[in-house]
Amino acid sequence: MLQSWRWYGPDDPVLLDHARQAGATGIVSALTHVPVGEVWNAPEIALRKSQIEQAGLRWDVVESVPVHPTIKAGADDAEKHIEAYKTSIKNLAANGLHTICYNFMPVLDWTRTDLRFPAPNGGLSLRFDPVDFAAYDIHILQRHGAEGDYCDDTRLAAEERVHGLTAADVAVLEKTIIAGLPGAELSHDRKRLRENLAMFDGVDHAQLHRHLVAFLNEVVPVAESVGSRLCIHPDDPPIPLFGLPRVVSTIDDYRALTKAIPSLANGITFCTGSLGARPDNDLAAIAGEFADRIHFAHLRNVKRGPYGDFFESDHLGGDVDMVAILRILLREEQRRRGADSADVEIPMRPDHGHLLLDDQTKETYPGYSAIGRLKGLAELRGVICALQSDPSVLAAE
Ligand code: DNO
Repeated sequence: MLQSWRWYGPDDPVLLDHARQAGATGIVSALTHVPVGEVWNAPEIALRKSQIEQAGLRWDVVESVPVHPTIKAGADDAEKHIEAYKTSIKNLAANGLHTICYNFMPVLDWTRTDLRFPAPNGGLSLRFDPVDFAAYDIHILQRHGAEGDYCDDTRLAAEERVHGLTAADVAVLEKTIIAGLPGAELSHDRKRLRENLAMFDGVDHAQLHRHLVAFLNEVVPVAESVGSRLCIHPDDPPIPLFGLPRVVSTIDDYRALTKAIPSLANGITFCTGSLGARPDNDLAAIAGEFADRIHFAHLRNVKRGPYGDFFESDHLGGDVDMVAILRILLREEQRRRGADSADVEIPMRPDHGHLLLDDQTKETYPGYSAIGRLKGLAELRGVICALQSDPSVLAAE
């Protein structure tokens, strides 16, 4: 597997040199300064690429080229943003960049409710609590109809929780949920969030799926024509939020998506942490069924709680059987080797890391600490080495 590391660009407090010291050879990066929906032009792509190469690394994966909200909402002016997307795919390919991650989550990209949750070993981790989320949605945002989107237990717990929040707690919770975590496409304030939610009025699961298929029908042939692979990131968390549907959360979603667009250029970013937040997701089954279209892997673990809550646990220490997943990915690489595929090695990155040691006093992007990710990558590398050194492990059913 290609061991890679997400780098947010020249403003990232974790430097390329740190990625190299952590043992990564590849970089995952994006032009986050380009407004969502606009073309990534070739000179800007070339500049980022040369910054990475000057540090002795290679830009392996583009994460993400964001999909403009009008495309997700199926709005009238989606077409011009789709055209821009096609041009970006071509410009990236012209610079040798062929693996492109994106997501199709409406309004919010990934989200959490707590960015400094103490993990059992004292490291600080990211956590999602549906009660906090409901407290925000029903009582602070006061979204019309929000009560109806939660079960009785969550609604009652949310009501109780909101009474215990100070104004400062509310401000922190709001910022955590809607201000945009790193890599998120849009940062919202309350007014903007309401406007964006309104764009999706009446868009249900089936409709959002149709918008995704319509988008892919346009861009997948372009990706194919330049030898590129798109890989959709699953919903994080993989549940509806703010009453909006999410269409990349379950094995059925993947089946519908790949049935509609069978091309392998309609690929997957296999994110163990996102999919693992749902107890009804069998990750080994998903990885096994769609192995040939996994073009990128995010490796992270979660420890699920009793009521839909979860926190990001050690990379090898949560509810996801990371060794089993790595075995599936390595076996898929072996299959590709035998089939003479162009993309034998699957790029992976340690997704997120705890705040450990000096990380806790430094300014870092939530989830993207230096030491926490270094530890995660080291652990994953250990598993990969062990599995690779034993051919019988890879061969076993
Ligand atoms: C979170 C990330 C996401 C991801 C995008 C992909 O850490 O996995 O921001 O990059 O959702 O489009």
